[in-house]
Amino acid sequence: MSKKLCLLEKYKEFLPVTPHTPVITIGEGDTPLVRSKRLEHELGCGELYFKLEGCNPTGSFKDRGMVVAVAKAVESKNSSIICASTGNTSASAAAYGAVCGLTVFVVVPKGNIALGKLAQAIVYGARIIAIDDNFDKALELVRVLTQKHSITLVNSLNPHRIEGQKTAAFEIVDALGDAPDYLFIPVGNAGNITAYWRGFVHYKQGGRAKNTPKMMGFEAEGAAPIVRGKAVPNPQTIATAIRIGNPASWQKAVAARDESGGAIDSVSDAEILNAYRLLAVKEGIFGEPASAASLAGLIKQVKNGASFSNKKVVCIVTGTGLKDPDTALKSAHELPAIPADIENVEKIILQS
Ligand code: AN7
Repeated sequence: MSKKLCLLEKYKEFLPVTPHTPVITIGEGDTPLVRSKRLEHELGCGELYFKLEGCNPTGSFKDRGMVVAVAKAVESKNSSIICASTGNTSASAAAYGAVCGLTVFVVVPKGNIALGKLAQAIVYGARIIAIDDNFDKALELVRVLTQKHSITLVNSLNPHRIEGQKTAAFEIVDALGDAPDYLFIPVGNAGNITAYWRGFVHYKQGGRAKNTPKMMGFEAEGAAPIVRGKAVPNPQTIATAIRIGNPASWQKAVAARDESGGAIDSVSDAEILNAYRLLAVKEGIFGEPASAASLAGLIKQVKNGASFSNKKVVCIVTGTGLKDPDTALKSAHELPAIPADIENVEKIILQS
């Protein structure tokens, strides 16, 4: 039986991998692309798919880029890494740093990181630095610190992160036989939309795809600098993962939008929460709030009159909903316990 190749092996011709790059893996990539069961019909799409990036080992797409960035840091004999994060990058850096025995520093905005993500950084053994400010300030700090000290920056300013993340585009083409017509994706620091676009372009250049998709990026309305055309000093959204006011890959995201003939728009917190709920109750997919921005964007487009009939559409579900139990439970009613007998339980079943 042939051994299943890990991400660094499978796509090495497209990655900055040399004979000296350590082949590390904790099972990243190769995530499911599932066909919609109900929303495809309700939204009038020709074909609708969800790419489940929450199935990565730390529960988000960040693992694809982190495995490359950390492997390259080890190859360069660096022993410590640092990132600013709204949560998922820190969880991923902490995990890959741990498996390589590195010292990991994560700088996070205090009070604005989902509980599960903080739990991950703690358990993986990262040094957590919580600041009394937002992600943009955290990123500014780590940029300066990594110029002063020999610590590797593993935010998506590190080009190896983008290189690794583009493998998700390869997987979509490998699964569908060509690029889809449209790719819907949440936008925060704008690294992922940049990475997907690069992946689709590289696959086309390499003869593995005939087409590239229109890139449809969605920011949260209260954190939408690209849509507004200016930095947002105090970004606000329930989707804390994309609570970012001055994205590092701003210009690259604009280029991806324009070169692909796509769009970057925003969705409100209410639209995000609606899509978050629909993903779960209609499709059985529990994504975190930020990752529902892609479906929220598709719903908004359809409401505004766009038609996707005869089109292949992919929505990226960037992270798992299990990371953010607070948001999940906010909409729940208090659950009173009842006496444990057949009559009481039966009464509830018969009432439903
Ligand atoms: C679930 O972890 O920025 O546009 O520090 O966690 O590439 O930033 C997370 C971003 C979408 C946005 N969905 O991607 C971080 C961080 C989820 C995310 C995004 C993030 P980018």
